[in-house]
Amino acid sequence: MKVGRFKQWAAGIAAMALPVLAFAQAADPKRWQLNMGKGVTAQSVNAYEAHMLALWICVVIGILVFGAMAVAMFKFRHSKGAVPDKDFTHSTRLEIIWTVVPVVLLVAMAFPATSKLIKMYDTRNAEMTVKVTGYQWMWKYEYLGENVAFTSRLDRKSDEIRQSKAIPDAAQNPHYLLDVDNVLVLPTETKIRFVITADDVIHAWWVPALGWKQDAIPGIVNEAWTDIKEPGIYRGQCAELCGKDHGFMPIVVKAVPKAEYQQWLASEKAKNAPAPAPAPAAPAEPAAAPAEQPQPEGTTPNTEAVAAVAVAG
Ligand SMILES: [Cu+2]
Repeated sequence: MKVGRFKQWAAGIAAMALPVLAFAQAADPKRWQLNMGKGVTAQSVNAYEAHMLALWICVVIGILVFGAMAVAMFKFRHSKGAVPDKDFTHSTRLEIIWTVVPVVLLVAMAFPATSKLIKMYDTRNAEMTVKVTGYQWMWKYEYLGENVAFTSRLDRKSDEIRQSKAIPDAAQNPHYLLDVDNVLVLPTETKIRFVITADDVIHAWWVPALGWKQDAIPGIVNEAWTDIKEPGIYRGQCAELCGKDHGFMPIVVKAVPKAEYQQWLASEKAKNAPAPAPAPAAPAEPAAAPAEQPQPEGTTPNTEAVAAVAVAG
């Protein structure tokens, strides 16, 4: 019995300690992950650091408050002969302390958080821009100025499993509902600006490893930026309930080194380039020009202009 009670306590304490022990994890969220991920961009690391600062401040406050309660309850209990102080009204010194300390803590957290937030919204000096448009239920990506654009929707495999109503096997399909047909290829070590909008209802573009999510709203263009440090595949999802297939419009970002990105971009451009014009045929014999007809005075002899209008029409 006593061993059982001890095990219960140990399990309880371990469960409480887990959020503190769970340090930054891999780029993409994992099953049963408790702490937020550190991500792969400067912004995501900023967000992680602001979060950890707040978390540790909360941990210290929690230990102090619950520790004081525990001391009060165990040391000054009735069975030990403690007598309540019925004349106690207030202590000016204590009131000053518990007003000033939280204010100092809030300011200490607000300063780094605000400066990081301002950086997050500074999309200046971006080296390239990708326009993201949300649709029910897929994403469209346009590499502005590059003549490269495509849509990205749930991959066929996930869709088949979904339609079959079979229970998906996580081991066999680790990226069930998190794969797409066309991934968004981006260069690493590049400041990339996103302009994000939607064509029907509100969606939200969210890749946790990049450290932010941004609403995609019809008629409004929102901005965001990223600078991915590590090559890799980062997955995300629509983060705004947008209709019946909201859960089936994942996002896959493939970050590759700059040179590889340039190769990919060139191959995409080649796909989109208009078919080369056929080789010019041998010039045909010019038709015999009709004999000049004398034009009556005042009429328009400009047959070229008439022909041009006819072609244009
Ligand atoms: Cu959506």
